[in-house]
Amino acid sequence: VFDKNNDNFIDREEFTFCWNHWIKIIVRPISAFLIVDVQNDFISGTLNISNCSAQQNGAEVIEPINRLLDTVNFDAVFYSLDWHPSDHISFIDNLHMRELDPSSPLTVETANTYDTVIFSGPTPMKQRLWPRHCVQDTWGSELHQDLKILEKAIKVYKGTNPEVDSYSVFWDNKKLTDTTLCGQLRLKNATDIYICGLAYDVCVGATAVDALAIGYRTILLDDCSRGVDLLDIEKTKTTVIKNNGVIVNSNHVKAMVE
Ligand code: VGL
Ligand code: ZN
Repeated sequence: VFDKNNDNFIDREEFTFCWNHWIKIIVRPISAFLIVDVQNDFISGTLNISNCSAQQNGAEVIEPINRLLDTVNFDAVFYSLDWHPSDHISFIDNLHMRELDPSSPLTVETANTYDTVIFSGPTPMKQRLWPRHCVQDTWGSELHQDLKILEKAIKVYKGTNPEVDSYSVFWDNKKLTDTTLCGQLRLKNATDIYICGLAYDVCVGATAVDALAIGYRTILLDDCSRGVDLLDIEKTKTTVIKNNGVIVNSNHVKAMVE
């Protein structure tokens, strides 16, 4: 039950009973809506996904997402933001700042945007190179102005460590540190997580895979997501379904939440 006196506390509504030697607990589902990286740079800025191979229009996610925010009473709403420092490891123009591993197939001279290199370190690290994007406190990292922002929502910032990229909204790519999302979902006793946004085959996909690994009932919203590469979008869908996730269009969500 939602406690009006404390925004952060939701008492778990549950029903316990015995069946043979087993104790069974039925809980009321608690829903979280996670809107991933609907930021200017991915829509019309430096990492405009319409310039990528799938040639999708990121702005198309805004209308169905706003409709969900208006019509569905989620228990919690989160907006994630890709939030990089200027010297971030994923920016191709920062490639000269760090050392590549001898096993890297590409060098500073031969690597192009969207290629993957291997940085040196105790454990050599694969990294895809992106155009400079979503730099902290710039126009490119702002949420799109047409996206509806709910008062009660929580913003989650990721990719803030210059040395490691972060596709999932739960953890960075090396799983060194978690974001505030992990704790907030636990605090709210969330059981179900509805995920959508940009980019389908990068941050949305990685977030869904982590949500499933933690054990959340995970629902990917197909019509509220746009991606970089068609083949990778298909791979994302296959992986989510293989891990017992669900992929639906947003018109089904209201009936699932209420
Ligand atoms: C993303 C590429 C680089 C995303 C973030 O939000 O999907 N993609 N950084
Ligand atoms: Zn990024």
